Order: sequence, then structure tokens, then C-alpha cells
Amino acid sequence: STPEPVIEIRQRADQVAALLRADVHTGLTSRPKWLPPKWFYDTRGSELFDQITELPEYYPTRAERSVLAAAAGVIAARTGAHTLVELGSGSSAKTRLLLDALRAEGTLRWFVPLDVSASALTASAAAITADYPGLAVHGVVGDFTEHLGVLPGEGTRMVAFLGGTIGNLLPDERIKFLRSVRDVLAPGEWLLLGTDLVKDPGVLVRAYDDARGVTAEFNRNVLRVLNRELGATFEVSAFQHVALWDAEREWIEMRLRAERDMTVQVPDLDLVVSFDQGEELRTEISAKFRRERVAAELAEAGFGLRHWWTDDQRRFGVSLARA
Ligand code: AVJ
Repeated sequence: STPEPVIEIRQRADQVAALLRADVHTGLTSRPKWLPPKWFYDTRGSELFDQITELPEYYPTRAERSVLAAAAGVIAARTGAHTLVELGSGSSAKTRLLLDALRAEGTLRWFVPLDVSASALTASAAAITADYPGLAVHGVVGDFTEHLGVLPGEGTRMVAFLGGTIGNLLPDERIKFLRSVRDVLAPGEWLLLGTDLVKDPGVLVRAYDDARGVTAEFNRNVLRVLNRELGATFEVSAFQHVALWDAEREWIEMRLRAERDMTVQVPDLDLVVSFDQGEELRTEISAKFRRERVAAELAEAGFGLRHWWTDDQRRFGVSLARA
């Protein structure tokens, strides 16, 4: 019989709540105002993100999947990984391509998904356990920038960080994060990293400002999270979705623009925040990469880039790096 998946809690709900309060206080009292993108992902936000991945304009998910479908066999043969660790695993959809290849290679023994969402983790751990008999599934509830700690598993480990989520970190946060991954790996273990690539700005902006307005809803959802979790009084529909390409820093920025002067109460923080008409709140950066930058940042963190793949249209890059 299949064993139950283990779920290890490295971050409890009350700790998440304290981090939300601290982030919102810092961000809404800064100039310009900002909020970290991790707070998009409540149940509704995760559903909206899943819808985004199916939009015609949002190519990264499909492009990365096509790379993984083509490269999974080589990844499995080259790494011979016994443990697959997936950071920010969400619903673990693309993970199955890697699990299948490692199973075919005959090395797969452990799967360790790490996600901030206990509900997403529990659901995906149960589904993977059911579909991969004999696989030990050990989920970790935590933040990948804080709770890598000691990674469970055995044998050679491969840490997968897919979807281009590394692009949501600022350059100094990225290097700190990559070093923390390097620190939990032994020499000879592996990092598989997905990065969206620099391309025509029109294509990029459309991917973050789709015709159906799903991304706009996803963006505004962060205000609903603040209303629910902190008793805030944001009038969600009075904020306009903005997506722009910063050509110098090579990242997409999402913002919410106040359509008129507004005062917002945040009772749980004893805070009153005012917005001028047209004022913008930054909610996400999504950096786009070139191969040279990926290689340089990996090297700075102590990794060697051993393989680089892209889809046939060179929209998305996947790197296999050795610690
Ligand atoms: C899942 C974080 C990689 O930055 O493209 C999608 C999130 N934001 N549309 C991204 C997102 C707006 C996505 N990541």
C-alpha cells in the first residue's frame, strides 16, 4: 500500500500573518509604495494564476513545458537524481515530466515539494503519492527564501525552481537566494532553474496585460487579500492595472494606479494610507534574462552552468547547474 505523504510545517499560519503585516506596513509607508508579489497567492489568486497560464498571451508556462518535455530525459540521465526538491511547487504540473524521466532512469526515490500554501501542497503531495507508487513524498510548508533549512531526501538531490519565479526577486535578493540554495546542496548536486528571456517588449507587455483582463484581476486581488486579512478598506475597482517594460533593468513591472484621490484604512496596522490620483503602487517585478546573465549569477552563487535549453522560439530558458 502507498504510504501517506509527510507534510512538514516550517512556517505556521500565525507566522505568515505576522510577515504579511510587516510587509504591508513597510510597503505602504514607502515612496513609491509597493507590495511583495508573494501576497497575490491566496486561493483566488492561485486560481487566477492558473487561468493566466492558459491565456494565449501568457507564453512562459507553455514554453517551459516544451523545454522540459524535450530535455527531461537528458536531465535525468545527467543528474541521476534520487531526490527531486521543487521550490514554489504550486500544483506540481510540470514536475511530472521530471518525475517520469527520473523514474524511467530508475533513480527516483524522494519528492520534496516546498510551498507557502499548505492547501496547495497537501493536494499536490496526495496526487503525486497516488500516481507514483513507492515514491516517498515529503512536503515542506515554508518560504523558499527563508526555509530551505536542511533538505529532506537521500542520495543525489536536484532542486527545481521553475516557472521563472526567480524573476520576481530583485537582483540582490536573487543572488542571496541562489547562494542559500548552493549552501544546502553538497558539491555535485544540482539546480534546475527556469528563466523567462528578454524578447520583443510588445510580446512581454501583452503577456502581463491580457485582453481578457485576467492578469488585471490577479493584480487587483492583492488588495482583496489586504482587505480580508488586515481589515483594509481598499476600493478594489478604483485601481487600474498597469504593466510596463523597464528596458534598462530588463524587467516587467506590474502596478496598481489609483484612479482618484483616496484614503485607505488599515485597522490591523493602525495605519491610514492616502493615494493621490494617478499614484501607482508597485506589486511585482518579473525580470527577463539573457543566457549570459543567468550564467553569471549562477557562477556568483557557486554553481556551474552545465546545460542550457530554450524552446524553439527562444522565449524561455532552462538551466541545469551543478553545485
Ligand atoms: C509565476 C511568478 C513567474 O512573473 O510571470 C503572471 C507571475 N504575474 N502574470 C510571472 C505572474 C503576472 C509569474 N510567476
